[in-house]
Amino acid sequence: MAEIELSLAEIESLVERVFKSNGCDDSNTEALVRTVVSAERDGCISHGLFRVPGYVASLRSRKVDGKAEPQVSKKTPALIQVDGKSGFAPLAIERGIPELASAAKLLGIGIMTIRNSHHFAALWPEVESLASQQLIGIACLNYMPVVAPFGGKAPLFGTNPIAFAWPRENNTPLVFDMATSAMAQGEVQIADRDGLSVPLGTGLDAHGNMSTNPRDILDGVLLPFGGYKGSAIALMVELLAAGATGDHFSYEAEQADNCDGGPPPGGELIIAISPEVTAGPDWSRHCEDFFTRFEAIDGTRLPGMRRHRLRDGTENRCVNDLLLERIEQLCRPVAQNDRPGLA
Ligand code: NDP
Ligand code: PYC
Repeated sequence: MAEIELSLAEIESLVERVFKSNGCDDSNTEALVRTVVSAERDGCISHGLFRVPGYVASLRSRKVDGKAEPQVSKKTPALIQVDGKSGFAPLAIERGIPELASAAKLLGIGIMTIRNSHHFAALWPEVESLASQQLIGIACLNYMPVVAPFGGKAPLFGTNPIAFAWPRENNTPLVFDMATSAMAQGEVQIADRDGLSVPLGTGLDAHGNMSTNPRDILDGVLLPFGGYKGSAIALMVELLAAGATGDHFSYEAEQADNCDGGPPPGGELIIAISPEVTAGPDWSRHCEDFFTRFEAIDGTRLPGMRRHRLRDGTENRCVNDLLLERIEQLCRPVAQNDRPGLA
C-alpha cells in the first residue's frame, strides 16, 4: 500500500473538481466538499475521499440528483421536515439545521426528519453544528442490511450510526459518532483493501462462522457491537431512522437501490435540545464539574477529543495512491454513453 501526501487545500480542490465535473451544482458541490474535507481533516479516512467513487457512481447512474434543492417545511412548531429531493444528504442537512436550531431554542426541543436523500458520510457535522449553537444534538440513520441482529446470522440492520454532541463553553463539544455494528463497513472495506485482519467478533463469513478476514465478512455479515445490548441500539436506530421518518428500513433501501455502489436512498432523524431551556442557566457549570471528574480518571478520554486534536493539525494528510488515481480519473470527461447521470 502506497500513500501520497496532500494538503487540505489540495484535497478541497480535487473534491470540488470531481463533483463539478460530474454534474453537481455549486450548492451541492460546496456541501459535499465540506463533508469530504472535514472527514480527511479529522482523520476519518473511511468517510472522506474513500466515498468519492461511490458518490460519483450515483451521479453517473442518475440515482442521485447533483442539482437537488432540498425543501424544508415546518410540520408542527417542533417538527422540521426536509425532503432531500433525491439529492445527497449534506445539503439537506445544512438547509434544515437553522430551522431545527430555532425550534429547539424556542421550545426546548426540536426534531428534524430528512427523507428522500442519500447519506454516505460521518454524522458528527450535523450534531457539532447544533452544539456550536449551545444545543445538544442527536442524529441517527440506517443503511442497507449488512448486520445480523444478536443471535442471528442473517442481515437485517444497517451499520446504523448514531452521533451525540454536548455543547461546552470555551471548549470543543463532547461528541461521539459511531456505527452500531462492531466495525463500520467502511473500516472493514479499508482493512480488506490494505490486507489487514479485523478483530474476532466483527462478523461472520458466508457460512456463518466467526472470521477475522475482512473479505469473508464483507461476503457474509457484520455483527452488532456489544452483543444483545448493541443489537438493541441498532434496532432503535432502524426504527427512528425509518419508522419515525417514514423513509426506508434498511431492507427496503436495498430493494429500492440500483446497486451502483453509492449511498442508498434513506432517511435521517436529528433531535436538538436546549439545555438552557430544559435545565436552566446553571447547566454548563454543572456539566463541566462532571467532565472534570471524568477526566480525572486515569486511562480515560472523552470521545471526540482524538478527532478534534487531528483537526488542529496543519500537516499534509496521507491518501491511498490508487484511490487518488481513481478520483483523478473520475474528474476526466468520459464518453457520453458512460455518463448517464450528466445532463
Ligand atoms: P469509531 O469506532 O472509530 O469511534 C466511535 C466513537 O468512539 C468516536 O466518537 C470516537 O471518538 C470514540 N472513541 C474511540 N476510541 C475511544 C476511546 N479510547 N475513548 C473514548 N472514546 C473513544 O467509529 P466507527 O468506526 O464506528 O464509525 C466511523 C464513522 O463511520 C462515524 O463517523 C460514523 O458516522 C460513520 N458511519 C456512517 C454510516 C452511514 O451510513 N453514513 C454508517 C456507519 C458509520 P474519536 O473520534 O475522538 O476517537
Ligand atoms: O461505514 O458502515 C459504513 C457506511 C455505510 C454507509 C456509509 N458508511
